[in-house]
Amino acid sequence: MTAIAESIASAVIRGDASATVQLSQRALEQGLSPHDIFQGALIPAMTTVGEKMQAGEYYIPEVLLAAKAMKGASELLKPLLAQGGTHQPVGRVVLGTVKGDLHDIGKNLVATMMEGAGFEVFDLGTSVPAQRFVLAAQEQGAQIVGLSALLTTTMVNMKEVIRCLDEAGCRAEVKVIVGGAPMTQRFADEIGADGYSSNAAGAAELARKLLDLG
Ligand code: B12
Repeated sequence: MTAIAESIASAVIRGDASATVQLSQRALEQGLSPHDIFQGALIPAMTTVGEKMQAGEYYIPEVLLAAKAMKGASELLKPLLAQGGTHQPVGRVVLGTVKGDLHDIGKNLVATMMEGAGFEVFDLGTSVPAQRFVLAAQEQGAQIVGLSALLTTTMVNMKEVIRCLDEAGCRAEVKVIVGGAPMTQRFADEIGADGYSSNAAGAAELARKLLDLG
């Protein structure tokens, strides 16, 4: 990690939103790309926050502060990432966190990376009922439906979305991709998803691959 990336990561970890945004701005001025800042500082910082929560060192308030810092930097970087994409969208994506699950940091990163890769993203938010995914996919003529889940108890709701797409007769028109910390390729295969990625940059690559965009 470069010195500036380390400072950004440390600002996220201590939940200092204004320092996170200021340092991200400085990193851009120093020539780092928005992608470098996400991959080299912000995402590793949130991973550390997750580890600290798991170790009982951090509780929900600390995690929320870190999430807020991450969001501040995302708002600065997102428009710049999107500029790197083409003007004509390469495809349409309906994205959301499945019912019962309120985690959205990873999902928002996936949206940002997809937009950066040239997709038009319809973000349905968190705790999205299965039918809403189906309706949105039909209304928007989406080629990709992206599902996020961070709780082991909500992973099963991904299967429900696939079932509803089937029932509505539009399963063949969309590729379903899944992700989130508890997810595995094996689980994705079991529920009949078309693809899985463990990270946001990989999600965009996967979507391009599934649509034969190279
Ligand atoms: C931040 C956080 C919160 C925040 C969420 C804030 C927000 N706006 O999202 C708050 C404090 C609100 C929260 C609440 C809860 N949380 Co919480 N939380 C976390 C934490 C620490 C980090 C998650 C995160 O943002 N990671 C950083 C992002 C960048 O990573 P990510 O989400 O995995 O996303 C990446 C990939 O997975 C992938 N990806 C994600 N989505 C998608 C989608 C697609 C299509 C693709 C291809 C890829 C992809 O790309 C992303 C970027 O690279 C995790 C710990 C962890 N290690 O995951 C616990 C964790 C997920 N939470 C947990 C729990 C238990 C809860 C609560 C039930 C706590 C409580 N008692 O109230 C509630 C649940 C509320 C609810 N109904 O959802 C548990 C889940 C345990 C389990 N086995 O299910 C974890 C694992 C912590 C733990 N070890 O106990 N949480």
